Amino acid sequence: MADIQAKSIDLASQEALRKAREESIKTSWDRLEVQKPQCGFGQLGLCCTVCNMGPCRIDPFGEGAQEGVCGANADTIAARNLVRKIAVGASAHSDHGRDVVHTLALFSEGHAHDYDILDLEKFKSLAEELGIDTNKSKEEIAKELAKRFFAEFGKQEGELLFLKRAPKKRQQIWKKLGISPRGIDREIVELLHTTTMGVDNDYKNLINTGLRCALSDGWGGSMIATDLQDIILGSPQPVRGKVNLGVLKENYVNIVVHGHEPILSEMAVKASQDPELLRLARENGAEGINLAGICCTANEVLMRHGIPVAGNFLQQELAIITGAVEVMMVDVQCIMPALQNIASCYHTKLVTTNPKARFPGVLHVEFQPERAYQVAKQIIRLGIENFVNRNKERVNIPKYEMDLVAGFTKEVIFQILGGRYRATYKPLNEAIISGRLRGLAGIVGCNNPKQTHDYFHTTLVKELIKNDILVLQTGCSAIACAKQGLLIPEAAKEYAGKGLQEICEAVGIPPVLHLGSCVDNSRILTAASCIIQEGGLGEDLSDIPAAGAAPEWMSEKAITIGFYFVASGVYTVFGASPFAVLGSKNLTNYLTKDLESFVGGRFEFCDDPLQMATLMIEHIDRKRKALHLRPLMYQ
Ligand code: BF8
Repeated sequence: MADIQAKSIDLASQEALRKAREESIKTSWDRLEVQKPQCGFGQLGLCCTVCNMGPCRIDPFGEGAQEGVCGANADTIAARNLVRKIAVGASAHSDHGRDVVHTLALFSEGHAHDYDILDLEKFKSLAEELGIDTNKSKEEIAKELAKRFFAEFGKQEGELLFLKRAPKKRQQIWKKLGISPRGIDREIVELLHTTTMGVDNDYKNLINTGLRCALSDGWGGSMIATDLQDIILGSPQPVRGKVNLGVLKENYVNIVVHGHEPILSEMAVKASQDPELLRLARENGAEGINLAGICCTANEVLMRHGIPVAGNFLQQELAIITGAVEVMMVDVQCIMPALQNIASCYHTKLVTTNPKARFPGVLHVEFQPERAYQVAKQIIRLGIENFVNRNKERVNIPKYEMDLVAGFTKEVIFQILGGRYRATYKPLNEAIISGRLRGLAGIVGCNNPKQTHDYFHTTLVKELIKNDILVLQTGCSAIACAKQGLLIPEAAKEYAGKGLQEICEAVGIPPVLHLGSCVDNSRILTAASCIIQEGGLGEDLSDIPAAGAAPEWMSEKAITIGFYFVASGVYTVFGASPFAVLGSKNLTNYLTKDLESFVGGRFEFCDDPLQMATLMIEHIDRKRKALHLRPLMYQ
């Protein structure tokens, strides 16, 4: 069983993997073995399928072909392959954002009765930020907001509205480089255009177009999604919750929400507490309804309601393998095609809900914001009715769960550090200036079966907090660290350096702050802007002693996030056989060296979590030195 320990450090996942083996169920780890050895050209970014004269490939040893049929060399091919991924990632986050705007628009017209404006304060302040008259009904304000945000997608000229949230100096850098995004859709389309055969052959120019597109996600689509979700569904507040497969309950109807768009999962939360459905569950022999989440939709309902998280990306199959899931309802993104097969080996009903994401032969109950609650009830009812089909002998829920605290946002950080009536980032800035805190790190992203599940996230984060670096997390990375007990205030005493410990104890926070789902990486951007605005840590985002990392990434969305971090001035380290760019020395140098001189941030590729931590700490120390900050208090 040593090989199972090499697959995941998470004991619950190990137990579920043993069950999978006993029951001859194949998971992503098994499918990876079958794929090995994976294509070497693909790994280096040197395979081109852009046109039908190919596929072409470049010989990385310099002996065979050095150009494709059209004449494209390694630099062009690798850069085109890479930036296409930026476009895809930006489209995923931004299309999610568009759907939230759509819900707001429906609400303003009186067609989405199940929703309301739940954070009136943020609603009004957003309207004021955009110069909208707030002496109107909330429907009228919502209508105007929706109109402005819809326009962000189709805008042809000018700049995205939220760029103004960045420090002045950062805005000037973007302007000077010509990478201030105009409209979200425009940037995605233009980037794709430049990568088609015979358009942009300059790898540097391709990357610059990619940076602009990525910014349209971070400061555009994702930021719109985050802000409007807070407004419609309520802004998160610190909340306790539980995490890992052990949150599934033996005698309950287990409904798992998986995907990304909380507009739907929010309704599932409400429906799971519906008296009529609870009665029906009891009539069917269950003690109640237990809702749990996987991936980012889990983070959304955790942040707002403390709904338990069953696991991160690589645990989606394992949740079904417990034999205890009646329904897994999915929407968009990060949903493995394999779920259909796995579900068919158990009684689990897989239910798709989004017209953009269907599986052949899988039950589709289409979600529409106009009848949101009704749809959520319909799906939960399916789960209740399916409870009788559960084979009790095949149920094995690993008894592992961990407490966590989530619900940190830019606004919450203001409040917890400064107090509700004197909300400020000052104490945070002063902690960094005085050397009690060394700096900040944003650790985000996915899992990848090519790496030991959760090991890279948790090893890196433990090392950073040990070195007095406050860690901000989102996505599956936050779930990984939560499972290891890093997201509870008590973790400070056990793992954090003395300076970070003092801060955590003074304000009662964990050393690792959970900021939400992957679109909520936009919260990191706005929090960083608040730090600059507070003063004392430079004039630009790139001045802050901070770094980012995606240690176990797999999704194109992670690449887009990496690019908008870098384009915002952040030093960003990627693990997991990075980006498939190493086949082009020029491109690799451009990303890991040259970019910093004009954009302020750059990439680093590293496959060892302790080495990653060292690189990030060194960068943070360089930034401290440049700002002439005081020596560290305790290191
Ligand atoms: O958007 S961290 S595996 S769930 S891509 Fe997907 Fe990666 Fe998880 Fe959320 Ni983000």
